Amino acid sequence: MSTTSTNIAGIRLEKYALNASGPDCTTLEELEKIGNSDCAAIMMKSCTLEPREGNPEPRYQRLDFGAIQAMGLPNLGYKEYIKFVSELKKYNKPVIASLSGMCMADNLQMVKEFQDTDVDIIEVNFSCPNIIGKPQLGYDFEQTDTVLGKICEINDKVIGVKLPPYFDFSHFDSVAEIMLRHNVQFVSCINSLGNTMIIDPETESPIIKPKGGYGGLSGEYVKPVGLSNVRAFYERFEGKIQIFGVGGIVTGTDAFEYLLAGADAVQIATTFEKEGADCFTRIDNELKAIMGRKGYASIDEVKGKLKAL
Ligand code: RRO
Repeated sequence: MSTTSTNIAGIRLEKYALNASGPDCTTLEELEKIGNSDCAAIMMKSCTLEPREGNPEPRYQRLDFGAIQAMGLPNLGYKEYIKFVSELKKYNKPVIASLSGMCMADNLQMVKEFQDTDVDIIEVNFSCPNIIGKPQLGYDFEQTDTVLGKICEINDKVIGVKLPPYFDFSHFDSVAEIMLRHNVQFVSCINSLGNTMIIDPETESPIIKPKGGYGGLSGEYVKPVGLSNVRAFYERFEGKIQIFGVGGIVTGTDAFEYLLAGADAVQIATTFEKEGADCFTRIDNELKAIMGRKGYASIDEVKGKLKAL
């Protein structure tokens, strides 16, 4: 029988797939559902210093092959997520905080305050595409370098960065160099493809309201981008930084493809929103079946082993 257990910076994950910071991980009730499922860890919604309502509705629309949204970082404020950590530890799986400060000082304050909690992993979100008037930090390499330098100075936890999708080898090179220089322990790639648009020809309008219809695209549409980003960073990190693959994982086969590309674990948002927490059981069973059929007993036997054509 194949095992899908894995680890991120020595933090053990019983299974290969967990939820991504995104849908249905904002309230304690939602997070407890994740705790009660086969999800490998409990990832909390990206948080800010103050609570946020987020953008006006409609702001999330399912699509045949994914979803588009401009949620605008609705969350309860980081103090609530600090309180949730101790509640969530009883599920005996890693608890992950996702921090998405509106400026460097906010990020520093949140990183500092999470140090005194039992949170296992901190993911700093450098890639929210939906804040009106704010660029994605991960597309500004100078700022990424500066902010990461300050964060890493004050952090003792396992820490990593949620990255936006990149499309040019020079960008993979630059970002990899920054991540390696600051010794981050992992990256999560990719966040949604920012500022896309779906238009309904009947209503002659975009299908989401915020930002004039621009929103982050996710799901099956973006899997090829997620796979290339994981592969590109895997090739550059040479085993020094671990990788969460994110983007368009619907089946165990999708998870297996991310594993071949080099992902240490995968995060799931759009499928979790559509199917609920049972998706983690299904995807894990499907992944185990593929590994078993191919004679692979463990994640390490496959990780990064994409074959050249
Ligand atoms: O809440 C959001 O609008 C959001 C966030 Br924080 C993010 O990181 N990625 C995304 O697609 N939406």
